[in-house]
Amino acid sequence: MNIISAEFEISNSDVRKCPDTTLPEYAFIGRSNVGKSSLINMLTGRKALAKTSQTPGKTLLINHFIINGKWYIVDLPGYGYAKRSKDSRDKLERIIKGYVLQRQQMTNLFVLVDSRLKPQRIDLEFMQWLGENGVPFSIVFTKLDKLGRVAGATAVEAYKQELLKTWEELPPVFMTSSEDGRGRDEILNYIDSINKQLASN
Ligand SMILES: Nc1nc2c(ncn2[C@@H]2O[C@H](COP(=O)(O)OP(=O)(O)O)[C@@H](O)[C@H]2O)c(=O)[nH]1
Ligand SMILES: [Mg+2]
Repeated sequence: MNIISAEFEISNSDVRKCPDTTLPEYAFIGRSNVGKSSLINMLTGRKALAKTSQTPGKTLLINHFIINGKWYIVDLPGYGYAKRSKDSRDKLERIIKGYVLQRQQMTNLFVLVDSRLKPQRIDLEFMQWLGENGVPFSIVFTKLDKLGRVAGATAVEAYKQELLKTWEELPPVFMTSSEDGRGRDEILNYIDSINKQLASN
């Protein structure tokens, strides 16, 4: 799929104020600093569509980007930022849960995981929660350019084995780097195939 246009549409902290359309949405989530903004920029080929920042955990906003006038990329706030206050954590949880559970047109949630880290409890628990709530998701391993070929493949394999301890079946898995662009075609093709499936229904 070619990205012909990618534009920021709206930011807000309330699922009820999200765009009033039925266009399919693909949301991205993960721990602060996992590489979410970089991935969105890489996928869309726009250098600064989603702002990349060195100060993690600041935004508590749901950001909608309209792609090719036909579907949305949704940038959800990052979770797991240690320095957040209890109030701010509660607000974050309300925003994420509200969006993930209530947004009917959210077709797939991409859960980003840093390929350099051992499976993190917060990510595993979040995916468990998605499973319990029947939320369709896939896993995106980020920053694979930081690992060698073998180390990258080994890390992803180890992660899958960890998931298979509790899951019977694995969700789709993507191996990416926003530095070298790997995984871009795979993710865009995946989105395209879902869009086509929805359009033919
Ligand atoms: N080497 C490398 N660095 C990355 C990659 N993706 C993100 N980063 C870096 O990781 C940091 C956090 O990225 P950002 O996209 O802001 O993460 P976010 O907080 O999840 O939105 C930044 O310093 C990025 O330059 C990647 O694929 N490869
Ligand atoms: Mg970001």
